[in-house]
Formats: sequence, structure tokens, C-alpha cells
Amino acid sequence: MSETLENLYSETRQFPPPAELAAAANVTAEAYEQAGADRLAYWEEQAKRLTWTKPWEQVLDWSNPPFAKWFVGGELNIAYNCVDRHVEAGNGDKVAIHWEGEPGDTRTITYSDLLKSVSQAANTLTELGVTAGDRVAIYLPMIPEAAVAMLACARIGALHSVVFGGFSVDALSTRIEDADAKLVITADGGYRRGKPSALKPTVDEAVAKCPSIEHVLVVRRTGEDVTWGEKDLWWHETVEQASTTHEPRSFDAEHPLFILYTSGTTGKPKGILHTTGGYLTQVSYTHSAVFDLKPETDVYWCTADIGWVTGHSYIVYGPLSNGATQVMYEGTPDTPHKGRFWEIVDKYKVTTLYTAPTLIRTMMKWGDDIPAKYDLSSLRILGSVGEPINPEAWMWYRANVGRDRCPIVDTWWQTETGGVMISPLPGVTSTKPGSAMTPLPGISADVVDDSAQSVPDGGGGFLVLSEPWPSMLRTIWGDDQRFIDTYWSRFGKGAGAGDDWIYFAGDGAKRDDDGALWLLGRVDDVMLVSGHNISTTEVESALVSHPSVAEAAVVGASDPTTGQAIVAFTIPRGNVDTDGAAGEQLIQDLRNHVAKKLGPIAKPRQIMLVAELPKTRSGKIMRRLLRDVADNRSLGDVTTLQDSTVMDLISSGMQAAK
Ligand code: 6R9
Repeated sequence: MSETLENLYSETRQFPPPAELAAAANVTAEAYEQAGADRLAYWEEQAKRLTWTKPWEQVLDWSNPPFAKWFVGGELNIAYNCVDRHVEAGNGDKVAIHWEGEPGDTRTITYSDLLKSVSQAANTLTELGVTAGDRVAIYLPMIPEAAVAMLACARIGALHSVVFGGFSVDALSTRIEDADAKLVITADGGYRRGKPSALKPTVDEAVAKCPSIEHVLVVRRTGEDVTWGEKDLWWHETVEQASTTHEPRSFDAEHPLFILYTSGTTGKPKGILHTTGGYLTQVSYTHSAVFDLKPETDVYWCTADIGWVTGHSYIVYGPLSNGATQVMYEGTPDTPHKGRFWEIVDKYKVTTLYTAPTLIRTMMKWGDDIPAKYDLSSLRILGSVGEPINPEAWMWYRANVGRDRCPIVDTWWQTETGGVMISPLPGVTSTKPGSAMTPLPGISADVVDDSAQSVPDGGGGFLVLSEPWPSMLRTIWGDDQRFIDTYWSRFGKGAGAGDDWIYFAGDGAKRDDDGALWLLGRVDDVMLVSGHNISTTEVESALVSHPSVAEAAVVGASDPTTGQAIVAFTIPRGNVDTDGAAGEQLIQDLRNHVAKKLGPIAKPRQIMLVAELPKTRSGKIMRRLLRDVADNRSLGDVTTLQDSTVMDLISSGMQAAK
């Protein structure tokens, strides 16, 4: 990518916060001023949300950049902050988790229940020889034991490394090996798409390759037969028999908390390392500020999987540190029917829904009539995370789920940032459909060109973070040099330019005339068409703004005349006729529609109508695989794909169209 990113799209719609919500909001406009005047004092104030056993001596030690230390000298126990203190404050009977299994079985877990289970699991881990600093791999479905296992590790100072249930033997074993984990916590299986989906066989194969594993702790969920080896122990025969009391001990603010692997596009997965005090401060604060959490009355539901950073920060650590009541759901959104999410919202009177653009676009594809059948009046705030949300998907979410009442918070962040960085505040910000708006109080973000100069309003370039933040990654596990090379060597001091350390996020972005930020996708995905840098996001959003389109992915394919040409893979909405001539007509209409919205430079060379797109388990479109198809190459690494059959269908469709 050269100097700037083309800015093709402009948005004029704007939605001020509802007056009632603004009047009672947890965070007001003043916060930006306070944080602007003294960023470290602002974070110091937020750290007081937590219970510390020893106060810190220094807020930030940045004397050895890019290695940060936050709340230096402070001590705390994370599990105590997420569980015990709520029980001690008299909220033991409060529901922490309304758990809904896919087959319809339910469990209600109070903070007292959680304290017992976490204590039992901590006692069992200790008995099994796990001590502070050891690594534990967690490979579980979306069941309460996943949260319990994470908190038990945190309680004894062991690092968890959660691996998506559903990743392959290879993905699991390379993560176990890289972290040199001692123990795996897994289950016989979980329920997905109406039937049991086994996990244990994958673990058996992975463990056979990983001598570092001493024990495998197995939760019984589906009751299906499993092969039993000498390292295996049932959770119900160990954890559930253990003592329900466990004395939490304090850990240093910089004690490591967890490793979470991100795949990236090339090379082996990066083990992102997070630590204790700064991480909990930022996730606790942002969960309260961004969702305006009222712990007494709100019912919060984040639909993410625990194997994604969103599950770590906004199912486990953020909500539980805030004493929230939340819903946790095991299964898929269309089991047993396509209204399952809305049924759950109605059943538990969910007030705050946090989900991903991929799901919103899927719901669009299924049709407006499905959410319309349910009572969604309990909802008050809607959140989005994981990808840029296309303006029309945002509008659909607002109208069909939020019924034009609920503010939408589009939250930009990464595994590496640990917590939300850029987002509206629901009681403060006038939102624009498709924009994550502005950095949160205490966060410094910028959009820069190739030479690290801030782009003027209206311009596009690279998103960077210009000051350290409490929940920042501390390094890549076992590879400090890769940490420096990947994030700190593109701009600023690490690149030999200037005196400041500047974090390169890897995303393209633009800043509009009001200073609002628009995320434009990964810079690896930017297309270079006849000398113009065009973001995939803008072309995809133009396609999604056509009434016949639910979802789209665009890639640059090599082209003899334009360098790269735009190829679009498009999923039509449910009721659209795509047979024969109707399909041909739709394709022509869509090409013209994009040209009209964004200009002729963005007109796709080719549009394929497809039924599905390749996505990761966290719902991100894998454009790299579509590029392979568009360029007729053999497919690269597919191990993190959610559904491996999708690529076969797309490849054969592409061949047929040639
Ligand atoms: C939390 C999470 C990080 C990448 C990030 C960006 C994309 C996430 C976004 C968004 C636009 C948003 N991303 N949220 N893009 N708007 N609101 O997703 O972490 O899995 O590490 O992915 O996701 O490209 O760089 P992670």
C-alpha cells in the first residue's frame, strides 16, 4: 500500500443517544476531558474499581519500550475480583450466568455457586501439581465449566491458553507445544447444530503428540462414549468432589494471566500474552462504560465463543468483575430454528446484546420476519465486534433488533489490545452507521500515512495506537523479537523514526470530516486497482447496501491491465431469485450499483453468487482463501476455517463460471 487509502464512501446519517439513557449514563462527555488532561491519572482512577491487596507504586513504567508495566508493585487476585468480592458484598444469590444449552437444557449459576466451583477447580488443579506460572490448555464447548476453568487457573496464577473447541488436532497440538502446557481441560463433546459434536478424540490425538501434558481433565457434557487413557480424569470425579473453599493468594499486577493464539495470515500462530492488573482494569472499565452496564438491572449477553478474545474479555473477565448477570449460550443461532437468538433475548429479558457483523448479516439473509415475531422490548444497547460493520447491516440491526430505540456500539479492538479501544459511548456519542467513532477516554489512536504523518480529516491510511494502554499485550509468548517486529517496527522509534513508540494495528482506516474513525479492514486485504488503494470494506458495504444482498466478500485478483481487479463473492438475501437469466441480471445490477455508489474505479470485474463464505470460528471472512480461488491457486492453510466444505463449493462454482 502506498501513501493513502482511497476514500470512496461518505455517510450522512447520524443518531444521537436517547435522552433518557444519556441522562443516567455511567460515563459522560467529561471523561474525555479528564483523560485528555491526564491520561495516567484517568487510568489510575479506573484501577480503583478493583480490589487490590497491595496498592501500586507507579501507574505506568514505560522505561523499556515496547515492554510496558502497569500498576507497578500492585497486587491482586483476579478470581477474587470476579467472584469472591461479590459474594462478600452480599450478592451471592445474584445470578452470574443464565446458561442455555443448545438442546434446551438450562443451568442457573449464582455468584455463590461460581465461588464454590472455582474453588473446587482451583483445589483440583493444585492437587494435580499445577502451580503459578504453569500453562493449562482449555478446549471446551460453551459450557459454564469453561469460565470456571479459566477463573480457577487465574486464581492459582496458572496461565490458561484457550483453544476453540472445533479446531483440529494440529491446531491444538501446536498450541499445547508452543506453550508447553501441563494439563488440558476438555469435555467429551458439546452440542452443535442439533447433535453431539465430540471433542475428546481430538484431544486424545493431540495429547499423544505432546509429552508435556501430564493430565487431561474431562467434563461430561454429551454422555457419549469416550476412549479412556491413563492421563484422563473425569471432572465430576475430581473437581466436583474437591473442597469448596480455597484461599485466594495475591499476584503481582504484571503476573501473566493468559496466552491466546491469533493465527494471522502467515507464519505460526502468535501466542498473545496478557497480564493481570492492567488487563482487568481496562476490561472492567470498558465493559461498564461501553455497555453502560447497570449490574442491578441489566441482563447482558455476548454471543461470542470463549475461545475468542471477546469471550475472554467480555464473557469472563469484564462482566464478572463488574458483578453482571449474563446469558451464556452453547449452540448455533439456527438450532432448532432461526429465531433461537430472539427467543433467548425474550426468555431472559436481555438488555444488552453484543454480537458480530457476520451474525447480523446472516440474520439479514434469513429475513426481517424472523426477529419481528419476538418481543425484543427488553433490549436497550446493541454492540458489534469482529469486523467492520457495513452501514446497511448496522441500519438493519438498529431497525429490526433495536426497533429504532437502542444505540449501537461498534467496538474496535484486537486480541492484542485486550479490551475495547475505539467505540461510541452509548450515552454520549452521536453514532454514524458503520463507524466505530472515536477512541475511548484514555486511549490514543491515529490514522497515519506511509511516513507516519497523521492524515488530515477526510483522509485514509493506517490505524496506529500512539500511547501504551493498560490491557495491551505484553509480548508474544517466547518471542520478544517477533513482538517488536510485528507491532512496533512499522512506524515510530522502532522503525528508526522519531522518539515515540507507535503500535501498528494492521488495519486500514480513515477519519471523516468530523473526526470519526472508519475501519477499512486488514491492510493485507487492501486492493491495488490501476494505482488506487481500495479497501475491501468499502466495496463490500456498497454491495450490502443493495436490497438483494445479505453479505459480500471482495478480493483483488491479478489482472493484466489493472494490476489487480475486484472480484466479489456475494450471498443474496433469502427471497432473491438467482436462477439463470435472473442471476445474470442481478450480477449486472450489482456491478452498476457499486460503480454508482463508489465510482467506476470500484466496479467489480466479476461477481460470483454464492451460498456461504469462508469464515474463521470467530466469524471473520477469510479473504486470503478467496484470493487463492480468484487467482486459481491451490488453497493455503484452512485449519482455522469454521466449515471446511464451503471452499469446495466456491471453487467448483468459480470453475463453472469460467
Ligand atoms: C476483538 C477481535 C482483530 C481484528 C482487528 C480488525 C477486526 C475487530 C472490529 C474490527 C472493524 C470493528 N475488527 N473489531 N474491524 N470494526 N468493530 O475481533 O479481536 O480476533 O484479534 O481480531 O478484527 O481487523 O484488527 P481479533
